[in-house]
Amino acid sequence: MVDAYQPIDHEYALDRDCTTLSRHVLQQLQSFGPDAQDLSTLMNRIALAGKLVARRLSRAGLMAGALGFTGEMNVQGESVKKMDVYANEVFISVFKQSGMVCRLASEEMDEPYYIPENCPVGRYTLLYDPIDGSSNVDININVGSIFAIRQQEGEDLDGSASDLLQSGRKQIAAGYILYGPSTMLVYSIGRGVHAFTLDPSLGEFILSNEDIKIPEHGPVYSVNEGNFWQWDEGIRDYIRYMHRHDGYTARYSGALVGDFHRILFQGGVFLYPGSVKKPEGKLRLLYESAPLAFLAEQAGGRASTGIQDILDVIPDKLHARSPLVIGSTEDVALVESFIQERSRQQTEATAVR
Ligand code: AHM
Ligand code: MG
Repeated sequence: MVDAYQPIDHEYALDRDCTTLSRHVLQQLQSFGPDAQDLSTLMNRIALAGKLVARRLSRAGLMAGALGFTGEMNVQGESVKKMDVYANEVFISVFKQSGMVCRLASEEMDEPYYIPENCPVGRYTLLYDPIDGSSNVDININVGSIFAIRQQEGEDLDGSASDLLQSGRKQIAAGYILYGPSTMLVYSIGRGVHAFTLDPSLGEFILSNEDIKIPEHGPVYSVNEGNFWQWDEGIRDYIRYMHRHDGYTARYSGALVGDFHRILFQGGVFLYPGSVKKPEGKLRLLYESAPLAFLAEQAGGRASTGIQDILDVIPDKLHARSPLVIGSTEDVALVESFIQERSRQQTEATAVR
């Protein structure tokens, strides 16, 4: 009798190399049912978008018309870069004829983009920031794409997409793609946070870090201190505390995805508070803060406006902004404590007057 074949040396490496994103989603859900297949396909499409953007970024300096500004302004009043437009269109193209996504809403589009041919069956909406940290693009420093998937509620017959104006707890999946020294895709479908690294030789995202947990505390605080004099006193108190205590270090890349990625793995806190010029801060709730808040909570960390959990905030419009404090539980709580203390002092002072 011939013995059954026993793989020995390569079993672990091959098993890891075969853990692609779509397989991982199915494993997580322990199902081959329609919902699991949908999510697996959606993640596969997002991965394709990530590969297309990564390919263009990797050669942008050699291509005519890939870098620089378009001369247009987006709905946020910010100058649009050619790479913003390209990446925005990549996501639209990828989901055309997917049969799954009826609406896409992004930082670069005033109104949601409808794919009518998908709408009879497409129950999902993709919210995304195609290029996060676009100021980094022209100088070849890390940028990212952020995404969230929500289930469409109702028919949206008037095209107002008002069902999107609900809390981040309605997200069924969220994540980002980091275009760094290697391209990584980090995602959650509500069962932990997992990272995949693009293996260029295979053209596939392969599982590299499973069930990532943010340390409860970390040394990094990540904030644009150029805005110091525009912040409320509570945030300034926190920064002064950082300056005066050992064990803290500042890191700020100008791309939220990169800064958050560091904190996800090493702990610490990222802040984009409200300021005199921007009372709600800069970051948009639906496709920047809420997706990363979903990941932070799934990784055992926290995300807050400073006074409320980000995932509980209900946006009043598609492009609503909100202050963001995100990262390790202890570090987010420390920022909140300075905000609360100042607010308590102000309440007391008002009562005395
Ligand atoms: P963008 O999506 O238009 O690039 O804007 C978001 C970016 C974040 O990635 C980053 O954290 C922040 O803006 C940086 O802003 P600032 O230059 O004000 O510090
Ligand atoms: Mg952004």
